[in-house]
Amino acid sequence: MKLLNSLYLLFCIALASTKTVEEEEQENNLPSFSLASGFYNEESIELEIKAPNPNAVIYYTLDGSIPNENSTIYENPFILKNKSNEENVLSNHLGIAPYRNFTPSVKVKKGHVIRAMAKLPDGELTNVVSGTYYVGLNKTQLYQDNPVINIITDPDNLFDYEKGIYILGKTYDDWIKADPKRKDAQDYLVQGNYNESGRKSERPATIEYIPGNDNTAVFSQDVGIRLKGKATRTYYQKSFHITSREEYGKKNMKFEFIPGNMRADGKGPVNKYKTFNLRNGGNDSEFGKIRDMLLQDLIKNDYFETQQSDFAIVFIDGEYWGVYNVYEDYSDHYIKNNYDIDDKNVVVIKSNKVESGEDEDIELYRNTVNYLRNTNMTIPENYEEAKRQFDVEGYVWYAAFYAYIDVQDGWYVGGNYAMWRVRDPDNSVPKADGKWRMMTFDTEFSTGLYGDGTDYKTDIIKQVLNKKSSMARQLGGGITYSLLQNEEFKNMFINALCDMKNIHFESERVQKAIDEKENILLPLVKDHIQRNGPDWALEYPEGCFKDQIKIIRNWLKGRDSVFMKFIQDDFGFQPPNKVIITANDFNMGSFIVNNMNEFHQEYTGEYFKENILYITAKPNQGRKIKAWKLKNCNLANRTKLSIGIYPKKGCTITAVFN
Ligand SMILES: *[C@@H]1O[C@H](CO)[C@@H](O)[C@H](O)[C@H]1NC(C)=O
Ligand SMILES: *[C@@H]1O[C@H](CO)[C@@H](O)[C@H](O)[C@H]1NC(C)=O
Ligand SMILES: *[C@@H]1O[C@H](CO)[C@@H](O)[C@H](O)[C@H]1NC(C)=O
Ligand SMILES: *[C@@H]1O[C@H](CO)[C@@H](O)[C@H](O)[C@H]1NC(C)=O
Ligand SMILES: *[C@@H]1O[C@H](CO)[C@@H](O)[C@H](O)[C@H]1NC(C)=O
Ligand SMILES: *[C@@H]1O[C@H](CO)[C@@H](O)[C@H](O)[C@H]1NC(C)=O
Ligand SMILES: CC(=O)N[C@H]1CO[C@H](CO)[C@@H](O)[C@@H]1O
Repeated sequence: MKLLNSLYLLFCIALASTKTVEEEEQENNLPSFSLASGFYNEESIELEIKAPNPNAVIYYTLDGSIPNENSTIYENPFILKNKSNEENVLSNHLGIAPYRNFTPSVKVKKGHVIRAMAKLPDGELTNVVSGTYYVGLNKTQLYQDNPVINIITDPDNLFDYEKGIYILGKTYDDWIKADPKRKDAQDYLVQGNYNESGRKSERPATIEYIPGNDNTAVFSQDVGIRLKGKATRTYYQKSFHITSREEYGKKNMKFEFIPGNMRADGKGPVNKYKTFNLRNGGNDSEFGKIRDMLLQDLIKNDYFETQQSDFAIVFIDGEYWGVYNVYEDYSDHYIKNNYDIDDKNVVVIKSNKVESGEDEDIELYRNTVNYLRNTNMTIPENYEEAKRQFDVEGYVWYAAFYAYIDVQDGWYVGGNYAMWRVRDPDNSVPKADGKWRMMTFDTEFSTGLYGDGTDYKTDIIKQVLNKKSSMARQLGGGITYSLLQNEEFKNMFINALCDMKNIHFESERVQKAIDEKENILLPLVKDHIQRNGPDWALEYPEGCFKDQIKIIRNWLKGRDSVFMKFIQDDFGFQPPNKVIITANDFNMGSFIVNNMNEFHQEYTGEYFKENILYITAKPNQGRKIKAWKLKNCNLANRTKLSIGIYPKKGCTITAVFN
């Protein structure tokens, strides 16, 4: 059986790697450039296009369009010079966003985009090859160690009145014609060509990636591009969704687009993407731009999915487009590339709809959310069943995170949320147990986004605990209300809330994470804002950006100062107590607080004496936990490695290893 399987596998591999004669010929005959795409800080460069077949005729374009037999015939090498002082082209398009006829008042940075194709003596045309050359620009000076991503596409794909996906275009005109009153519609409701979604909105493009520490491209592939987002499609700077497909050349993009992005199962870096996103920052696009990246970085954990991300500078057809956030994209392929789970067996639900999987899979999802919401969770058997269907332990942390950062359009109100499971459980693979698990995305409508940093006093938990509140009647609010009727869940949830304040959003940690992102963006914001706005920031781009970052800082600082009081009041507790947790010798072992955060040094956090705090010892190899030394706390329970305690004033817990 095993042998048959491996033979079959070999057979498949053989099939997959056998290119047709035509494909081979295509590749062998492709024209090529004498220099790699990238930054050349020189007066001028000489660029040659070569075709392997000496009798081939090479055609090329310089405007991003696809060369054909009517394009210019290549004869002599190009002498390419600094292009940045030439007039803007693509960034001069109007009709990008409702009510905003903005074009940059500066000449944005530019490079030469060259697309070439060869006609072979037998009349056959090769595929198109593309390159982008920035002459006289010093990438390090301009962008420090941030990567640059080139998108090369026929400008019509973005700006054509009928088929251009980046503009208001014909869709807008038709929409207004159908009902002239729409002329006054709220900007985020205005329809345009940009509103088109799905496969039909995908346009062919080439992407090139120049790493942060490099001046030339190390990756290039033909892909499909679409816009991404809901309301934020109406923004001036729009987000892109990048897809690889066999029909563009390759099924996957075998490249580490997000340096340091480790697989969720811990087995090395994610080095293969089927899709990824270039995000404008979502709702935060024209404010701090960092919110979602920052928040997801701070909550990153092994229980539920968070998206890894990076900054990148994007150019379209050689014209500077601005700062983008490179993001992982949730799909069946994401699960496959992070866990080695067969993508055909993966179901992803996004805001009540099947994102990956079969249409019928919606029933699996409905059954579970209805069960969670409508079953009496005080009854232990019901709660056990909930745990069989749903990753309750991960959910506790997810729910605490959303409550802490105060997401306004997320899970609690039935807004942006996603979850996944495998259809057919496979217990040999971690997380392929068939339980639904949460996936975090688009958290930026939070942390005081539209405020001034002082509106940190909204208490989501209070609303959730009130069965009659509108939040408890929404999906996420309702499920959390229901689960909170169970004491075990409630205890875990309270611990997770405490640890949001104690650990994940601990002030110093937060400020450091903000500093890091602010320092990356600060040297980039002037160019970005001159290219994209917002208008109110044009005059003092750096100052305006810093003010926006200050709002995030202040909000999180304020949150930190009020959050324990919320928990105290919501659950009717006495004020929290400072708890010190330590070990006799950290060379012998460490400890884990509430099954989530591991410490290799003394830790102090605030907890309530009415709620059981859990600590798990993690002895190093060859060591054992000998005892727990407890001061000012009552023991609730104890297992081999864990203890549960009610922490009183002056509580100290020491793990004694030997
Ligand atoms: C080239 O131009 C000719 C004459 O305008 C036109 O008939 C033909 O379709 C064009 N070829 C391509 C590939 O666009
Ligand atoms: C190329 O032009 C840009 C824009 O004017 C300028 O900033 C840059 O210094 C120029 N490069 C050189 C080498 O002169
Ligand atoms: C670009 O600028 C950096 C920093 O200012 C400098 O160290 C480097 O030598 C320059 N590189 C080139 C190719 O001019
Ligand atoms: C922010 O995003 C939400 C959707 O997530 C949208 O409803 C809302 O209108 C956006 N806000 C603005 C000001 O565009
Ligand atoms: C849930 O079950 C418990 C224990 O049987 C019972 O006391 C309680 O009234 C039930 N709650 C509801 C809302 O039915
Ligand atoms: C610890 O004790 C509490 C209260 O007796 C109980 O509810 C809880 O399930 C116990 N936890 C563990 C891990 O045994
Ligand atoms: C993909 C997308 O954003 N589609 C939106 C187009 O506009 C309608 C009406 O405003 C929305 O319902 C869609 O979500």
